[in-house]
Amino acid sequence: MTAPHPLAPSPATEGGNSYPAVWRTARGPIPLDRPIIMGILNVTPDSFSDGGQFLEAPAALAHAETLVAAGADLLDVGAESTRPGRPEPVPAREEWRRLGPVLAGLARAFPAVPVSVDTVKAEVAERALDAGAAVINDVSGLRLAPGIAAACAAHGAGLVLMHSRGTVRDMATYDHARYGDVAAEVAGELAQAAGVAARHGVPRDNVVLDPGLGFAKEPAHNLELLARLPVLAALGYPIMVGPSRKRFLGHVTGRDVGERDQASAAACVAAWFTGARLFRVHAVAAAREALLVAHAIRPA
Ligand code: HH2
Repeated sequence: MTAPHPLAPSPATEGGNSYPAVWRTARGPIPLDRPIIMGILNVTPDSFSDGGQFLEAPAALAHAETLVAAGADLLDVGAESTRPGRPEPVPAREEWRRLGPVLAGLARAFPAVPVSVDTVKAEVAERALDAGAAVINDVSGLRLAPGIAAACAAHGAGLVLMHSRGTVRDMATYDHARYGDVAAEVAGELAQAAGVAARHGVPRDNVVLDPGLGFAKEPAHNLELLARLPVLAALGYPIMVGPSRKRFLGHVTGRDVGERDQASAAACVAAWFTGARLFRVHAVAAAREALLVAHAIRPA
């Protein structure tokens, strides 16, 4: 047996947390012994950083190819924006009209790449899983449609439970960003979400938790959450973070949304050291290289 790496995290340094060695999804297990990168594919007209660029299926599939070539471990396809500008909710029919051809194209072009679908609607989750999606990424953490959990349980799908407050229209504003202890409150609300998942039959090994950077959080809340991820990791689930191109990085660096990929990679590295294992990013190549270095310094 090889000796453990001298800087490998011990339960003591990580606040006593432990999480499953693999994340179970409808397309097989994803090992968590290295950083896992989820490339963002927004098929929306209005996402905050890339809205309208990949709305049509051919453009989306070409972008998917770039993300996969850059080393994305899975792709997260979203057809409804939750951007800060109070977007109109997208009806399920329209969401599926955007998603359906892209999911079919991804299954044909990249059969080995697991696909996650970013939705808050049970009906859309169900159709996506029928079309071969591996994971549902629910930015409402089952608050808006607990039926998503039942759909995931029936398909053996992975389920990302992201923390947010409010509705699709206001969850990315500061309207609900009132906290005493932000890490403790986010952990408590995520524990409730995990309880809902368990009651609907989703196995523990299928669940990943995400603090929801930028969702009902002011810049200082996001920074504190990144520093205090062990409070969330202590719940015993793998942690995903999605800092990519978000406003709080603009606050720190003064950079506009299109110039935040270096800051995003830096935030991913910081999160690796505080316990995150999965990273949702737009610029896969930059994050991957940064995380390779982080992992070499401190293996999982
Ligand atoms: N952030 C966004 C959307 N989905 N999912 C998870 N798990 N974690 C996140 O931090 C997260 C998420 C917002 O980013 P984006 O998809 O680029 O923007 P928009 O909502 O405008 O489409």
